[in-house]
Amino acid sequence: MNDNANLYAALRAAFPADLDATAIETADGAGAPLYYTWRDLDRGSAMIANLLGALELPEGARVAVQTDKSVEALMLYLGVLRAGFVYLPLNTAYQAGEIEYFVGNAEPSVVVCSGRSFGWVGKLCFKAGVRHVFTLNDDRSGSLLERAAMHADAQVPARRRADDLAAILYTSGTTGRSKGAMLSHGNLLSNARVLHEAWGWRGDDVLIHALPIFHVHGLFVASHGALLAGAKMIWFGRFDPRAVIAQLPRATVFMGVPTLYVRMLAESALTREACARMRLFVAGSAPLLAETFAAWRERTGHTILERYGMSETIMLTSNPYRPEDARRAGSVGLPLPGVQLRIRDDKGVPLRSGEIGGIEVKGPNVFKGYWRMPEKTAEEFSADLFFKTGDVGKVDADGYVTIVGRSKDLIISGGYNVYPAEIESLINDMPGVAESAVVGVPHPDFGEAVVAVIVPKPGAALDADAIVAALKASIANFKVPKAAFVVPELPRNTMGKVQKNLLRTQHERLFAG
Ligand code: MLC
Ligand code: AMP
Repeated sequence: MNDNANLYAALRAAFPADLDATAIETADGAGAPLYYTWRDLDRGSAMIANLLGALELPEGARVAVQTDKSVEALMLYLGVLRAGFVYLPLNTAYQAGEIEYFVGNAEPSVVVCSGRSFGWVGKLCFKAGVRHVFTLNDDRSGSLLERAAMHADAQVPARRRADDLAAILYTSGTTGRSKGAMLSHGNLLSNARVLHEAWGWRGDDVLIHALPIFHVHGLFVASHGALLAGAKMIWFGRFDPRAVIAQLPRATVFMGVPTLYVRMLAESALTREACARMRLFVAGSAPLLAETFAAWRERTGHTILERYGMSETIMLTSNPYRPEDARRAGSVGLPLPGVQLRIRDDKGVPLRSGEIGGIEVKGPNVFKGYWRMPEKTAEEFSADLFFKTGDVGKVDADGYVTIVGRSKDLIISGGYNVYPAEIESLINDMPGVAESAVVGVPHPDFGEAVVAVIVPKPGAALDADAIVAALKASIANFKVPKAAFVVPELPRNTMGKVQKNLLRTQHERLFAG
């Protein structure tokens, strides 16, 4: 089985010899912690893999999952890998319209949702022809585990090639509709191995895992990091700054989006003493402000290591692990080993160091393309097969990469991506709306906040609050504008294009202070 490129086989091979050691300890709420051993992870994921195997699913079947975070949800991910199917995680904030799109586009054979949402998720899934819908709750209940319990707790990982699909991650599209980034077992494993080396992972590390597990950061970077090191995780179902700080003295590694760091800095319990055992704080998914970087160093004595990546590529660059003082505020560091990174202008001309242009990348971590969107995939790759990230940046003479902006019209709020076109089209479809523009403005907690500017049709009276309320009822909460304005017209340039930069400037102090 040595030539089996199934990611689970590699993760399993990294489990410590003592399978009865604790792999994951939960740290949520008022209840006592739960302790999961490495054997528990192996057996639990085997039972789920065996259940999936018994369903006679077609080759390459997708298993779509929208559940609250739990250790069993991680076992489900591992079970899908083991069984050789394709894991498709979905943000728990998505509502019916969003889920309907993903199910229609990905055509999963299996959907797992929480018992709470089974009514509406089940209905739309069965209507779309999904054969199996299971439930999984964060208290170890639900039909998935009931059914899995009837299966054997040993399983040989399905034989997969490095190039075989392991996961599809939906990332919002510029035209409003999401695209599914197809990641292979080889993409995931090569990146996990590179990060293992780059960040000095060790078996005696203890990772505080406080991120959601439906995106690259929490699911791949954090979980794979710990699993591949045979290192223990302290597992939070949801991020709570005080509870996380209370666990820091027992931990060595923490990963978060910048909002998590900002929220922890607001707590007086965050001190040097609390961080005495920590060896690594990693930030990414959104720009880390230089002031957060400096405040963290001042308060804890630790320098945050910022890295850069995306759903299509997993991790691309990282500040150095050693020496700590080589980590630079405002830079996402150097390309990781195996990653080629270049900057080109919009005509494809390569730029010199220090010049600003589009960031393009190539490497074993770069995805296979967008699910059932060959034209879109072709558009995003250059003739020599570099992926155009849509991020704008520069590379210094010493190789450090700085992201200065985005060519894609994207807002990143608290580490979640929001594409203005999606929100604009929903607003534009509302009665009495002539047009709208959605922009991101600075926000002290979320980094950027979504703001909508709306123009009524002649004679129509619009209520901005009512529009926000209507959006709240239909889309994920993090996409809902934190402020909305009704205006007689949008600023346009001589070409008739909406000048979003003017709107951003006009509202840039909306959430200041
Ligand atoms: C929640 N809200 C948000 C939001 N999260 N609004 C904007 N942006 C967000 N990210 C809404 C809530 O629904 C609520 O609305 C209000 O804002 C306040 O919520 P909260 O209680 O403060 O939010 P909380 O539940 O604490 O969540 C905040 C958070 C969470 C920062 C912990 O957003 C989070 O876990 N973010 C991490 C995202 C992540 O993992 N990204 C990685 C992507 S991978 P209301 O109206 O209900 O009051 C990637 C690649 C890479 O990008 O490089 O890693
Ligand atoms: P996603 O599509 O959710 O995977 O988000 C990926 C995007 O997040 C990237 O294309 C960047 O725009 C952004 N991103 C990730 N890490 C960083 C970082 N450290 N600094 C700035 N932007 C980042």
